[in-house]
Amino acid sequence: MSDSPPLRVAMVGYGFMGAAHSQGWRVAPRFFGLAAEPVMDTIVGRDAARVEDARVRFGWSRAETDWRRVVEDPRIDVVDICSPGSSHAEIAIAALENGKHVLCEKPLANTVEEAEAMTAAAERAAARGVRSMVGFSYRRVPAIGFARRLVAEGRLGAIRQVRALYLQDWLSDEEGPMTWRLDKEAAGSGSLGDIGAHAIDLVEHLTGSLLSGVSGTLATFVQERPLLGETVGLSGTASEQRGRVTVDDAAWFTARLAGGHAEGAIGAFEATRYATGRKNALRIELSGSRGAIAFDLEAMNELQFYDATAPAGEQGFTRILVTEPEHPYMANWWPTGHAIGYEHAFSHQVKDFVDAVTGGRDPEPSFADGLHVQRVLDAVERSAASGSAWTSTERKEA
Ligand code: SOE
Repeated sequence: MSDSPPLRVAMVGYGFMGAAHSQGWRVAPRFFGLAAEPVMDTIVGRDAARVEDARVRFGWSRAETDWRRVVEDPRIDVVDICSPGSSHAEIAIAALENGKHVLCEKPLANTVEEAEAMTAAAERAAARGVRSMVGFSYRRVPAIGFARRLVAEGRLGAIRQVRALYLQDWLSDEEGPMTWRLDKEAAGSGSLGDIGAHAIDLVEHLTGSLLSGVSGTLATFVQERPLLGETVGLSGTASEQRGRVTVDDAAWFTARLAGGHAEGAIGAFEATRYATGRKNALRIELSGSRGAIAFDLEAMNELQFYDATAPAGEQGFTRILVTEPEHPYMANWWPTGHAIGYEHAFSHQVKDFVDAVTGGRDPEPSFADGLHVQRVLDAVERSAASGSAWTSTERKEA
């Protein structure tokens, strides 16, 4: 057992993200020296039998069906929100008002208004030393951290073009079942918010620039899908055979960037769950005056780097295996060349969150960062609704 003081965590939600976050809470303190020991205290979900099953599988001490009791529980220090987007604002604001540090899954909320209210609550709480962070976990992939370092060191020079694609194909079977991720009320948007949000956040994180305007197109290819008995949180009733898809299946947009290392750059973004054969391909390419980087999450231990200042005859993309101790986070894992995977980013996320809480600092990405991503999502939707008109990410001017 560690000598560090306990940090008691309550996690709301127990689906895909609940499993990934549980892994992070359990593993991070074993590999990283943390100044507080996360205690997996309470897991929360509406269905008593399912949440009890998740408690046992993921290793939490207690199960609870009412998040309100948890955010008011004086024993709890941290509330980790892994439930669908429709629940984020209410839980996060109540937790922050009760003095709990909050880690909230992305996208921050389902609407700009909710994200604004959450950011205001986070700022009030920060004045009292209460911390908040959005779970853009891919910021914690070592190759992304390394790429950010190269950009910050000026190795790419002025970035002029950005390509950011997030390609999955799990919806390409049109008989695949409805899930809450296809329901606007629960999820806010479809591919755009679920995976496009990661592409937006990573580009802003890597470049230090913000997307200032967009022109977007959204498409929904399959309008209805079979309802399963277990489908939860849908607007249709359980007796219907098929549920209506109320979100985008694919999102395309171009953008302009402002500030940072990509001032004046243009970007092309795509988010889809219909890219047949692409399973989880989050691809980022940044082209600058002195060099370029290319990253693909399907080969997440690698970064491609092109140094345009090298002698002409030696130029070419170099594949860097990002598993050296000098690469972000890697010194705490395995010997050189021993690759890590998807779940490690969640351990890194816990490490960074706990370091900020114990170090008295505000962690990143902040709720304000999450709010900006939300504004971009909203601008893409408004642009698509107006026939792809150029749309500012600032709400007021259309
Ligand atoms: C979580 O960070 C997440 O965005 C999921 O919500 C997506 O469905 C997944 O494919 C990528 O990660």
